[in-house]
Amino acid sequence: MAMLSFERKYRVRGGTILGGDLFDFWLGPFYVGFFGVTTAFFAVLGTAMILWSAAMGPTWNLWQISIAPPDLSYGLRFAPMLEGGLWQIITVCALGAFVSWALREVEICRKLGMGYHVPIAFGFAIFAYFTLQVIRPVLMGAWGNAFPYGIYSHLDWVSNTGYQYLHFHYNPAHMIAATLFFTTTLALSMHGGLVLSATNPGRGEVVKTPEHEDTFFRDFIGYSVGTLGIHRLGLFLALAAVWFSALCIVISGPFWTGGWPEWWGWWLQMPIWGK
Ligand code: UQ2
Repeated sequence: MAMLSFERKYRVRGGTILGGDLFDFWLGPFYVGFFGVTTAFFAVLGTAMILWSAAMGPTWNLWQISIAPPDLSYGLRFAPMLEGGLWQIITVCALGAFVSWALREVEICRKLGMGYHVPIAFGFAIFAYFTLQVIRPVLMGAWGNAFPYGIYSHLDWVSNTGYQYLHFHYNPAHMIAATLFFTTTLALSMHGGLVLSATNPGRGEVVKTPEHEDTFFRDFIGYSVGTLGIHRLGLFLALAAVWFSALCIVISGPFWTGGWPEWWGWWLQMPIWGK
């Protein structure tokens, strides 16, 4: 269907979950909606707070700017603006913008009569951020356990937090997450390679079909997951990677305070080894 006739059919009112017809319009190619307005509100306010904090800081060097959460001594209380209060407002704005963005995706899905796979997938990313910045700090009793907003400083936070548990690669959930991330890249490279090989067979050759794609993998490993299946697999692998990433950090501190190498003591202490 030509794009113009498709748009005439689907670019119509309805499908909103808040605001009714009020913001049910487009700005050029972009759907606005109530959640487009709230996304813009939180993004502009959050960015202004970042600029305010940077202006109060010691540097305008982009790599060195850092907005730290309140000191651990503030616990879960509100902190003065320049002692982590701005970090708290920025975090609220970030979550407001992320959730608004997801709900705008939901409204577009509803307009088109599509499934909610995209906003659900984005929801996993929001959940990972929420786990790092809210769930884990709350479980540990202080906002100071969250990461700072800065290009280098957030990398330092990851490194320091890892070494706090001696060797993060011994964290079993981290092992599963890393394996899922690598498997995601394996699946995407196989899928991208397979689709391009079928659609670009070479000059003068006719474009190949999904039958060819299936047959390649049946000949190669005796199994094809299928053209729909590879997308289900890809979505599952990616979401599982994010899920286990959130799990691996939320158990570090709230549920395991020692070094991760030490966690494997249960294996060494199994009775099967005898005395
Ligand atoms: C496939 C298929 C596709 C694909 C790919 C496969 C026609 C276009 C990549 C092959 C994938 C398999 C066998 C699953 C591999 C499992 C893991 C965990 C990586 O069969 O159907 O559609 O793109």
